[in-house]
Amino acid sequence: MTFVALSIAGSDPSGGAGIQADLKTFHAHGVYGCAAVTLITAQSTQGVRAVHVLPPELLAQQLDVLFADFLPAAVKSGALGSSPQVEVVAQRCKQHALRLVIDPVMRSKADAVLADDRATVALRTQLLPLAALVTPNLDEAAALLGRPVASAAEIRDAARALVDLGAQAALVKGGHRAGDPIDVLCTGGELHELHAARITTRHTHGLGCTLSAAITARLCRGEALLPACIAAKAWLTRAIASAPGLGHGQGPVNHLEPV
Ligand code: PXL
Repeated sequence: MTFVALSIAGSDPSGGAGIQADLKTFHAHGVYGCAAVTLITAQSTQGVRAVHVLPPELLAQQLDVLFADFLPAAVKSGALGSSPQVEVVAQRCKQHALRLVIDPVMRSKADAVLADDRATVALRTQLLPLAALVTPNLDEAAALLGRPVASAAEIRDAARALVDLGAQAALVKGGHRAGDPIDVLCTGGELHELHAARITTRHTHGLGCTLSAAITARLCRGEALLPACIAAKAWLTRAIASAPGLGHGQGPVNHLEPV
């Protein structure tokens, strides 16, 4: 049985984030990866030098040609650079009833803007209601909800609020807080805390992309959401520990870590 997942995301030529990270992560999980490109970055582990958002028509064409041929069992969206791009993805997800994991990427690790404010509004109003799961970090959750998301109580409230906005489930990632990274998953009306031990490292480029791709791959393979999130987080923690140590800046994790 071939499991097929699609990443709709930006290109990171250094291979740590974006479609490159997603495809490698799908592969590591035994899932055949497809990719439709939303934007092209020029970047390395040392930072983002340029971002070029592709025309929405070109994204639409990539999706329509693919979907006319075969459909993926799950889709992951990463950086969507403009509100028309968000609309294109929302329309196709609806049309084909696709299972969608949204990684609401807004900025790169080095703080380059990858999605403008209108794209964020479109994501909240048009794409979120179609999501099987949305996986924001604290800043992304705050931008989606229009309020601070920092304390443990605010993180729990944010996970519930994102579900109230229409997502079937929300995983709010607490890794940017001090201490061990605790994520909160809201699914089926319940909150679950996901724990891991913090690894002190500079190799944190593409963590969010890699985690959401691992969850998407597991959903594609038929796993239920909670065990998929738990296993993906444990795998990511091992992938950070075995990072290849590439580059002079914030390096990638080891996408080839055994699952
Ligand atoms: O990790 C966020 C992210 C997503 N997508 C692309 C990126 C980055 C961070 O650099 O470049 C294309």
